[in-house]
Amino acid sequence: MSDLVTFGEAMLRLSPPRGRRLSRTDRLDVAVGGAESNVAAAAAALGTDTMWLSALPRSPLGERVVHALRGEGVDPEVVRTDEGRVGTYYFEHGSAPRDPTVVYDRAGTPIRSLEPTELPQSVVRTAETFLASGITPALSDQAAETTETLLAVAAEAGVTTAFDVNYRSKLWSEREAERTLAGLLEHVDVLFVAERDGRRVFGIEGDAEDIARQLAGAYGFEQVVVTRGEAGALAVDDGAVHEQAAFETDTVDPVGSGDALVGGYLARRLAGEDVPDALAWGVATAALKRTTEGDMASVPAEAVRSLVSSEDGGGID
Ligand code: KDG
Repeated sequence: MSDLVTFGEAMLRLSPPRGRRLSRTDRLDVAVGGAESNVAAAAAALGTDTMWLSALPRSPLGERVVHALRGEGVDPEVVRTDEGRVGTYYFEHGSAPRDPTVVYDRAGTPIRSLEPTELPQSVVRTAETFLASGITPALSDQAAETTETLLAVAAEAGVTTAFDVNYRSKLWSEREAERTLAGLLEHVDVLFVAERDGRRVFGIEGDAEDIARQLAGAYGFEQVVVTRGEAGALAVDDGAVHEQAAFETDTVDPVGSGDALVGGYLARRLAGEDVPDALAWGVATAALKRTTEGDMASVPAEAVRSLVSSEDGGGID
């Protein structure tokens, strides 16, 4: 039994050295990334007992992904298939760190055809928290169905269900996302949504608090956490609003910082801390993730604690 169970696809991330274009490079560095496995890694680094559920082909590349997760302290529970391939994504650092180029090459991956009965649902039922994200249902109708079934299984068993909207415009349209997510969100207790996704996917005008309140009202979430990038994050918890300003850090690689926020937040909630504490830890974990290369945040608890308690609210000496 793991305290946190996440479900989703991880891919190999292939990137040219900094300053080189994908179209010109003769070298690619290999790393592993995937929103839900990034969340698992961030939470595991903060001491949470964490499992990642997924499907991968039985191949050396599949093993590469599994080893990466184990190395982050996550327990990978992976359905091995004879068919299909490991997804990849190509990542070119932009000239500005916030403007990277992402090229997905993830057709034919086994999670697309994975049925809920192929997964060990008992690990979902016995978790404290189960997390999925809007990337998985964007991959195929079957992946959307499996995600919804797992959320429903968790909710029926009294497990706290968490969901990160994680809209990816390269995978589906805003309208498709809104339609598909509406069914899934009925099973969700805690929602994470980027402020920009609140506007473009759910069509909500207004600020972060409006987004949180309207979504909480529409779906009955216990908490909604709206992530605001450089403006930090805001949570509405049972009607009460909590805000956390961002901690200032240098950005080396922004990919995965939203997942780090989710991992930090869930780790603290699972440790019994309140929403303002979890929000501060989530935002600080995201800030420290940005200072390191790669999608996964291996940010130790000591570093997060020290940033959260730094008097100036975040500068790193
Ligand atoms: O949030 C970061 C993820 O987007 C990245 O790790 C890759 O899972 C990924 C995706 O589908 O974009």
